[in-house]
Amino acid sequence: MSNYHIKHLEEYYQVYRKSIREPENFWEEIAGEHFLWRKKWDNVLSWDFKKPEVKWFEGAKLNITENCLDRHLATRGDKTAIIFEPNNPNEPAEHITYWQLYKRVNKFANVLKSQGIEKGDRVCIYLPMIPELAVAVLACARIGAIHSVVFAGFSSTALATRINDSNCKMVVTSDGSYRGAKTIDLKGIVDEALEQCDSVKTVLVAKRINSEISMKSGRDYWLQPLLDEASDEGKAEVMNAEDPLFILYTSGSTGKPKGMVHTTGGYMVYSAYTFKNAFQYRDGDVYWCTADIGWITGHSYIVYGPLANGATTVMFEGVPSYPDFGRFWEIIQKHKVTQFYTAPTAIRALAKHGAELIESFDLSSLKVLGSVGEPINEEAWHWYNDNVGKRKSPIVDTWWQTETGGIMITPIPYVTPTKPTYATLPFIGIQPALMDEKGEELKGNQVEGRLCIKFPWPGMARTIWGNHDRYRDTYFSAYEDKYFTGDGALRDEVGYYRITGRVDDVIIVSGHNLGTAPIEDAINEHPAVAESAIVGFPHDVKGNALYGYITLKDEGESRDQNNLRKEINHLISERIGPIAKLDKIQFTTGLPKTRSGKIMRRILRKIAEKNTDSLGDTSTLLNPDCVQEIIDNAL
Ligand code: 6R9
Repeated sequence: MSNYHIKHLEEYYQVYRKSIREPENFWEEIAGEHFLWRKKWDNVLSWDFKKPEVKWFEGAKLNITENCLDRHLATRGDKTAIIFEPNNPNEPAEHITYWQLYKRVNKFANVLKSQGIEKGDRVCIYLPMIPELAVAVLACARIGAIHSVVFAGFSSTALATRINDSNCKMVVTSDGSYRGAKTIDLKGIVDEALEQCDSVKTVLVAKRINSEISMKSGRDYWLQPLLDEASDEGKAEVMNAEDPLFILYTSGSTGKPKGMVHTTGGYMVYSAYTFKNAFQYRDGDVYWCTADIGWITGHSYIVYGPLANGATTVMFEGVPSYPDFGRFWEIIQKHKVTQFYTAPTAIRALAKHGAELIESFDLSSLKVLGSVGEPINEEAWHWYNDNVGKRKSPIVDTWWQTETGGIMITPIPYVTPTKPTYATLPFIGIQPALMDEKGEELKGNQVEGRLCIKFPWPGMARTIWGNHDRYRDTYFSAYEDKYFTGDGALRDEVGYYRITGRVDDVIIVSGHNLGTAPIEDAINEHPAVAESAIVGFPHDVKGNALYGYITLKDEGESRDQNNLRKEINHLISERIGPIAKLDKIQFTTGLPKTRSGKIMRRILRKIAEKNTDSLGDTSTLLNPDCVQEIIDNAL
């Protein structure tokens, strides 16, 4: 019998040791005993971090939706799979059973097929958090099409870049979306994006806000009439374990977004096994992750992980602040949520509006609290623990990435003693390493360095879509035979890990990864801008906010600065999305540069943090004089 469900600390250590000593035996047992395969593997694992190439369960055949849907029908067909909680609290929640979800997925899958989508085709899904989003994802998986979900807060340019990068044949969207008191014209954004995308032949449009939109004949189709006509039965495509399941874009420190490719078998096993343990999910629990399915957290821990375990998962369309900051607590009370998984940025925003709002709600159903997306600061950790968990629900601070597919370092609730701001111990099967500046692994405890992973795990991304060299260069070239995460971390005296943050030019704003380069590219498009540099600075709600240093061309000097600021932020919104807007914009006559011409962001970061005492030696710069000017005019 495998250890699918870890129940106490001794068991964790024992299973962890087994997973490290005999990884293949370990994962073979987990995969063999808890999942449905059409054919089992010929080989559990083959890997080479130099190429890099990783294959799990090679030769196996399966369909992930048979694991998420079909196999539950006999035992829990009438159990709620998804609870849909709409943006408007007065609109009734929808409870979708496993049977209903199965039928809806089959219908959608049949529509995809009738529209010419075949195994291996890419389908871009640009939808708000409505049931159609989960259904569309599963429908793609059902027929072996590769889904590429793009977060519906991205701009038309960002959407177009992602559609073109993977040559999507179809876009699934809606007439619009609700976001608190606002509506967003999603279809309009898609139309704009598609002016730049030749690969898209079909657009399926779900009706959500009943707005007037234009439909391009021969390309755009309303979804519902097609679904109404489609059969609710259908066989799942038989996939190879290493066939791509989805592409999900994540920001790099430079260049265009990286389309991380996840494959079928390993991702399924890893997302499901981590879900079960990191949240201690038990039958009857109601689990709620507040992320959007447009991010990896939503893929693994709203859709695939929960459904593969036959769980009930809540999908929330709205925002924490609408109609007021009590909304989350109201939802927890209403659906008797047992596991609640959110981000530090949301916790800080909620804390700002006071714990009093919580008092009028009954949160006694809660058993586990989760945090993900960025380091959780001590204050937020305690606020969450005291006010939401009432000091009796352990907080799982789960560290992981789009690239890792699932949770990598986390406490297991009721198993691992927690410690504020610490993600604590590696998950089963995960072998972290901390590296020093010389590229040597730091052994022992009480060390701090760059976080790498030494051995493959089933959920890891296999490549970057269309650019395997970039995959190798980004993740496998910094340290020999190791996956480099881009994060720094420390290991304390008992071996607990604390993630200290990114060590590259990725800035995490409200839990969203933003690369500095694409933002600077957007700013530099402004005709008055000569050059720009973006850094992060601490923000009490967002974690980090963006500070832009911008030098203007001569003709820009005479322009009104506040107008320029507005125009620049508008440009960023258009090119990337509102999440990338700058909180502070300082115009300067120069940016500090090294002799080789590299902008010294380290100095700019310190100035933005108002930490100018430790700037270090600036005399070796190409243009040391500009530093004082920047300090004098800092915002
Ligand atoms: C799942 C997700 C990945 C980056 C990662 C790290 C940061 C995520 C964290 C955390 C500290 C945690 N991060 N969880 N930092 N503690 N519990 O967020 O994926 O959007 O790809 O971001 O987020 O810096 O490298 P993704």
